Amino acid sequence: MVLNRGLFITFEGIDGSGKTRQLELLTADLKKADLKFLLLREPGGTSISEQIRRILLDRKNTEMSAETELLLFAAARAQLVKQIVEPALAEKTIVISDRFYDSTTAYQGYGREMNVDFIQYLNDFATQGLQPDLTFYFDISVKTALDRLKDRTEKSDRIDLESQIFMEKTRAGYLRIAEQNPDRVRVIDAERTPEEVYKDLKLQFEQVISLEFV
Ligand code: Z5A
Repeated sequence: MVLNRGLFITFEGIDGSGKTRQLELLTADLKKADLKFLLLREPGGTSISEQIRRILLDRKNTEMSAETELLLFAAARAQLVKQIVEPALAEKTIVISDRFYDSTTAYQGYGREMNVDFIQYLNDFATQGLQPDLTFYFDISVKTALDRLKDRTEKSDRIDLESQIFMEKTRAGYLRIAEQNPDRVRVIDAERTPEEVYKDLKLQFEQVISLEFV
């Protein structure tokens, strides 16, 4: 992989897959290695995108239609890409995002059964064609995810309250995305302990970084 800009890496997985924990471990190592990186989350990362995030995740917004939800995720992403991601990549920063457009394809496309071709068109429009260079997908069964999340009922957001069937469809969507994008998407078995998962992630990450940055 030879790039004349920074590297864009995304983390994906169903809720409870442990990707946020893995991001904490990775960013601690990146700090130690003194690498220039930027950590983002979706939806969010700019003032406008964080305002949209609050609307999207508010448990009171039970009347939100699937179409509104889809367009709000796309709007939050469009702002993030233009305002933060593109300029950071132009400065050769490693940009890491906790979720990106695969979340929309998996959750809204496969989970909510909306038109996946249209969603891919919308993803492309919102990002002006920007694609991640590499995506780590943390794969976990819905049963394990639910076990991990069972103490979190109080903190659950609007999308966390979705059914187990929705989670199964979303996971199947992620596996389909990985199958269709073998060069970009690395599937990581996230059923293991955080330390075991991280060992795997770190190894794969270092291979890419050494090609790009050393
Ligand atoms: N969404 C969407 O529908 N469409 C879109 O386009 C986008 C997003 C961009 C964002 O919520 C929601 O929006 C999300 C998808 C949807 N909803 N759902 N469901 P968020 O940003 O608030 O949350 P999240 O991205 O889903 O992630 P999270 O809450 O940070 O969870 P996580 O990253 O999957 O896992 P974690 O926080 O690292 O770990 C979960 C728990 O498991 C925690 O108690 C850990 O201590 C524990 N854990 C972690 N790893 C392990 C291992 N290996 N073993 C055992 N226990 C573990």
